[in-house]
Amino acid sequence: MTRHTTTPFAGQKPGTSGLRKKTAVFMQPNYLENFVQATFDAIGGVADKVLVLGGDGRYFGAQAAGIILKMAAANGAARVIVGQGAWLSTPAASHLIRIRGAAGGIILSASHNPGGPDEDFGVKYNIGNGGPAPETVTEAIFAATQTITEYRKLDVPDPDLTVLGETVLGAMVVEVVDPVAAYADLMETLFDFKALRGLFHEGFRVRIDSMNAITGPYATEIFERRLGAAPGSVVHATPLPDFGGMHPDPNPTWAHELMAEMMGPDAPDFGAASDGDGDRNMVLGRGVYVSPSDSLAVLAANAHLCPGYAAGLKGVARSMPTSMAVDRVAADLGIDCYETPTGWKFFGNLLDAGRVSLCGEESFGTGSDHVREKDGLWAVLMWLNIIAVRGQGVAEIMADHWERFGRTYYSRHDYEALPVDIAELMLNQFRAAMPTMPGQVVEGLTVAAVDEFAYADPVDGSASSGQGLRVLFEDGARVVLRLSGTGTEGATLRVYLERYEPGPDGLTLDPQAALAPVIRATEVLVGIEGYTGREEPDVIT
Ligand code: VG1
Ligand code: CO
Repeated sequence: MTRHTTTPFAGQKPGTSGLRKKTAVFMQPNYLENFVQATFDAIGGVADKVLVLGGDGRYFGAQAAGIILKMAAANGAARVIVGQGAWLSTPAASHLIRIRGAAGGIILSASHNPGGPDEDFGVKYNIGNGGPAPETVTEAIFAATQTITEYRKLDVPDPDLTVLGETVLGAMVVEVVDPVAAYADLMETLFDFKALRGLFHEGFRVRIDSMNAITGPYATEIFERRLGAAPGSVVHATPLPDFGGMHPDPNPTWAHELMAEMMGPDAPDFGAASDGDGDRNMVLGRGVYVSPSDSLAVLAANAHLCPGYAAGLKGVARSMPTSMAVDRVAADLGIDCYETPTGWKFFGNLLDAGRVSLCGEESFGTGSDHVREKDGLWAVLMWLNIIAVRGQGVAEIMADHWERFGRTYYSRHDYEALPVDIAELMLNQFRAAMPTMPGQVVEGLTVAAVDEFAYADPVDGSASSGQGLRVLFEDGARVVLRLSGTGTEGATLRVYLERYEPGPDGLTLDPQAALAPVIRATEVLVGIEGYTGREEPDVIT
């Protein structure tokens, strides 16, 4: 029997990046099946289609892949291309969808959220351009989850995903591919691997922390095998189902081992960390932390030094809460800079239309038109290519960048696992008070404007509202407030803070000190401590 009766589950609404829940929620009978069948139904079925499937190696991923393959076969799919062991990084999955002309793909990951039986799991559908499904599609998927009555799944043993090559499952071909090869080949077309080999040959030292997640095999192949970095340059290089207990979120808090190494006496020349599914990156120099917003600006300003971008950039895009550092680079280059809501799905149309070549988010995500996802190792290679051409280290490149463009001090403060009703009450009260704020002087800063960000996609006109509350101050400082759409426990408040310093003085302050007046003004305007009882954020990036 391939038809199975089911009833809807509440709350199968994809967030910023797919559906994320506690693993145990996903492992309930029919839960994954319902969401996958709803996805298939929402995209007009998968009959005769080619799909890509893979994930970040977390607990339940291989088992989920077996279920999805049997469902794809029962739904009439022609072929599913799946990474060996059900492994694919998010950017590698995006690339495979594109080069194989697949109708779409399913990525099994909760990205930067921890993994394991007591942690998080996730499922995300990507469309034929290789990018995350846009809101029209995720809304159709959610609608389908609410009315589902049956799903289709073959009652056969799970296919073997450990052996490369083709097998059949019912009438469908299961093609198990090397998860790394095509992606590594793509990187060779974008960057000067000869120059990078030269850099490592001269003794350049890196530490790439894969956080026991999916980038391990990719980073080992690219940096140690193809580029000749010293063996052991990639650490935590084996993907583990629970990430060895690590929280694979590449920021100073969670990648603290790497931070300590890079700030220590024997720091290598360059350090980087990746997240669970490989689309995020944190970049560090010896004794230097690069804020993601600055990283985007530096990559934009120097992209022409890399072979894949030698012709220059068509335009750039950043998510709204990302700092305006890249806007100044775009103005200097005379190219357009777009401002989108949070989440990579909003970049897809701009990339497809050829309006932008480079995109980024403050949450350690940078990427380009080579795929339709953000791409952590791509960003690392781009940094290294720039370092090789300029013959300068990270600290010198940053100092030079700030001298030229001024410095946008930036920080994000996260308050995690807040009671949902309290977080909503706080933001509703703030929203209600917004009209009274312009003109107020708070902690020495004058409020110039307050609004709630809405976006009209310039390519297809689709509208997205309620994308973040923002306060602009007269000196150009800014604060943005929004609730996370990727968490699985309560509400996470994100407070994004920035202030511009044109220089030449004041370019080397500690960001928290530079932002102190903005932080104080935010507390006065929002009252975070009063509502939540929290004296300080859980995570500062
Ligand atoms: C977060 C980040 C956002 C990112 C998203 C997915 O979303 O803020 O910039 O695109 O995660 O990244 P939210 O809604 O929690 O703020 V990933 O690497 O988790 O796919
Ligand atoms: Co990710």
